[in-house]
Amino acid sequence: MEPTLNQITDWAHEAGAILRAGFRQKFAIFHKGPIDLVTEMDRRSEDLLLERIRTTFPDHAIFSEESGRLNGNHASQWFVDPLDGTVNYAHGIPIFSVSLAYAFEGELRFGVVYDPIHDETYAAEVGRGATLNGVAIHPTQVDRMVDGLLVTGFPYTLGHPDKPDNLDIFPRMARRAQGIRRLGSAALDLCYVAEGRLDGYWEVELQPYDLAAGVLIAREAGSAATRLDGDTEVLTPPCTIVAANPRLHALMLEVIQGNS
Ligand code: 2AM
Repeated sequence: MEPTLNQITDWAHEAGAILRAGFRQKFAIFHKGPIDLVTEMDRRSEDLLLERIRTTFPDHAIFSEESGRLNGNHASQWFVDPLDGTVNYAHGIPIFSVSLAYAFEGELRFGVVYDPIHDETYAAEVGRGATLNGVAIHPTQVDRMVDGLLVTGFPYTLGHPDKPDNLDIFPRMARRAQGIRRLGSAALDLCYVAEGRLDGYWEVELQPYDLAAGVLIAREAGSAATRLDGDTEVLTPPCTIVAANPRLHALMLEVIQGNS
């Protein structure tokens, strides 16, 4: 049995309601690494989502931020980020989301990213386009770097000698783009590009649950979304991502690869 987009949207809304109720309230914060946090609210949101998925689809595989990989290699695969933008949430900054995606035999089928503070629901079903609160969305047509308002992020592994840190790419982009933002939720970054609030996005060292829903939404809206080397297989960790309308995407790849 396959899920439906309505079902996934309902679950994202339920998890989002938990995050909204807890926002700026007292909650426990734990450190996963020196700068990588998890809050009690990540866990409560994840508990709800895992309970919904497992009750309805007990044998499906799940890859989830706080619980890792569950149920092995089933053809039906869920990607769960119960709170994308945890550091923002912990600081009381209202830029965060619930990100939930479903893939079958490696193909992304459904994706929902819900921003519970602004009550914005980005949703996509493969082959059927992408929407914000039910209205079709599309990326901008910007086709020059100088007109592009871009967004990026820096990984929790920053400072690790063997991991890419994005600090080499950042100045090259900054010198060419109209501007660069750093919002702190990869899922929302992708949705903002899909909808045309921002023109382009790139980031390194992400995990599939950060990207899966947003990538489907961006592609269904009409964006190109690939790894930094142009490969379309974006869900193999460690993940890298570049997303923009196809023309700007090509220009961003040239800058990233040092050819421009
Ligand atoms: P999180 O809030 O769910 O932890 C910030 O640029 C974005 O990148 C957030 O979406 C954050 O996800 C994610 N992120 C940063 N470093 C990461 C890492 N090492 N692994 C997974 N996600 C990461």
